[in-house]
Amino acid sequence: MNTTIASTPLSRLHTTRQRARTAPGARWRVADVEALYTVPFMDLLFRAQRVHREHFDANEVQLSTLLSIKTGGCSEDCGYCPQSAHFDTAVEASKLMPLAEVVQAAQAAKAQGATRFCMGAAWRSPKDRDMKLVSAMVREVKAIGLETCMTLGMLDADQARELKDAGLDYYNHNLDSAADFYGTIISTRTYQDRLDTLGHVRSAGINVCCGGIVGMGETRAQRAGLIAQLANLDPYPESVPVNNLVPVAGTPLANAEPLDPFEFVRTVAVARITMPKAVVRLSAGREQMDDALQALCLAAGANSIFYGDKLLTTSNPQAEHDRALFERLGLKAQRDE
Ligand code: SAM
Ligand code: DTB
Ligand code: SF4
Repeated sequence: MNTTIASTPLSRLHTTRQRARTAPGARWRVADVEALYTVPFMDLLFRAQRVHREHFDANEVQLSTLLSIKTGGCSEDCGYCPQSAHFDTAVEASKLMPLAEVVQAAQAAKAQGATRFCMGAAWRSPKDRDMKLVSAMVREVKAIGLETCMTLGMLDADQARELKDAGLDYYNHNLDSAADFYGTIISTRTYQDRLDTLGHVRSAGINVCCGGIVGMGETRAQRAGLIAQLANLDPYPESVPVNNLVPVAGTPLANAEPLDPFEFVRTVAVARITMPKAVVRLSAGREQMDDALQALCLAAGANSIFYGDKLLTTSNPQAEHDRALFERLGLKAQRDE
């Protein structure tokens, strides 16, 4: 190992943590994660890159395409979300999308080069009467040759098993923030509700996609709290979306103070270091970043993006722009396994 780097606080942290993590039941303490945030930026990036390269091809990025299969009119009051019925936003509510439209969108995503198709519904939780149709969506999208992901809100154990039986590969359900900040953002479901859903998804044998949002006015300690919570899930999620708040007019967070971009990059790096084998997803907020900042996030260990012109209701960089960025950076899209 490089001796200069070895003498920095960074490597001391590395050693302490490695020791702590090999002990049975070892956990990331919030203070340790917060300490990572204070490491000099270049050292932090170096450390994140090293961890990244131990487990992945650093020039390869996974591409997922999102589709909102049921938009708006949601009963929950998540303060960041344009789809909540509690806030007056420009989003119009719609019913659950017919199967044929979903299949068509998935075919288009596959043709553009996506390997995973993520279907999102603005629900507190799916109704039992919806399960047949969403299960059919999973089956048909898989038949096209795409990995499947769904985010439908809270699930009970039976619903998770039903989705597993349909062949669902990933379920996205975010913790969104640290437990001690959560209550300032959402009142209609608890942190424990979210952990329970994650437990059902894990027990059903579906891969867990779970992350959060930064830039909602939380402190650095609370960002560290979110990462520690995710890293301490046993096992930690296979996929970790890091969303930068997209401020939407009409939501309570419309005028939130933007996060320092380097703090966002640090968050990506800290996620990479604490969850070495997870796919870290550079998620919402790319449209508001320039290419250089996105490149920095990828250099900090992010290795997946949402690909396609739209997230759920807000815009995302054009696929063509992403392809050009990949070309400029010599990045390749992950191919089917
Ligand atoms: N209704 C389901 C739920 O909440 O679990 C699924 C859809 S919900 C829109 C999925 C995730 O999108 C949220 O957990 C949140 O992390 C993210 N999200 C929503 N609005 C956002 C915004 N304005 N900026 C950044 N991320 C956002
Ligand atoms: C996630 O963590 N981010 C995606 C996906 N999971 C479902 C959603 C981002 C939504 C951004 C706001 C919108 O487009 O409505
Ligand atoms: Fe509903 Fe999900 Fe938006 Fe919360 S984040 S308001 S649950 S769609």
